[in-house]
Amino acid sequence: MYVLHYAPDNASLIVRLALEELGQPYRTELVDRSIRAQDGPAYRRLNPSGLIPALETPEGPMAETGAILLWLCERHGGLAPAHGDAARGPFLQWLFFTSNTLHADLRLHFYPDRHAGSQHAIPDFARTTRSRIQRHLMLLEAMALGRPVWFSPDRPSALTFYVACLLRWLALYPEGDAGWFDLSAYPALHAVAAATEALPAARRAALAEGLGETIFTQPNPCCPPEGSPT
Ligand SMILES: N[C@@H](CCC(=O)N[C@@H](CS)C(=O)NCC(=O)O)C(=O)O
Repeated sequence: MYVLHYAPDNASLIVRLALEELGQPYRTELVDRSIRAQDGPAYRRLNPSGLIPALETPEGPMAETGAILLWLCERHGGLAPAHGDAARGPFLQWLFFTSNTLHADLRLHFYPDRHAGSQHAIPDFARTTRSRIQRHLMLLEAMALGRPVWFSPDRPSALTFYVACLLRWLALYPEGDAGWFDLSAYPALHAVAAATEALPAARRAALAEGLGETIFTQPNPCCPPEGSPT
């Protein structure tokens, strides 16, 4: 059985959604962010970078959300175009864009104090990060308007789960500085978010992590049964 090392409303949610949709049994282990358990030696043995999530698999531990998703898709044959399918190239392109460009910029947006260089530089840093994120979202929106089979409201994929979670976090974090983000400016992404939050897999994940209703289109701060998101 898989073991998902998670914190509520963290990137582990994306992996939880994929496991739920694939129908794979797993159990969870809380990474207690309130004591920075992600920095402890036990967690660092699973993921040397100290970031959440990590997934224990029968073949050993794995980290990096995009890599875990791809590995699960290949192992269980779902949520992504298979090898040999012409759609696999564009799917991989947008999966990597989401992981190494959009998600990476979200980390700069959530933790400007770690990256701006000085307290004084934070406002400018935050402004340029926000405008880069808006440009990334416009590119995703243009892709989504074409309704490729691997990114449409009609069926879930590893990428719809990934993007839906990033949209949720843009609406919520950093606390007190999320008002600039307006999902209605991206109708095709909104449609994917609405379809995704209605899935039974998403309802189960929302219950497990205390995410409430409309978790992607109109999210509320989580109220988890254990742990904390930050
Ligand atoms: N590149 C990583 C990013 C994961 C990530 O940003 N995790 C956040 C939680 S959503 C985290 O561990 N934050 C704790 C920290 O930065 O100290 C991935 O794709 O898994």
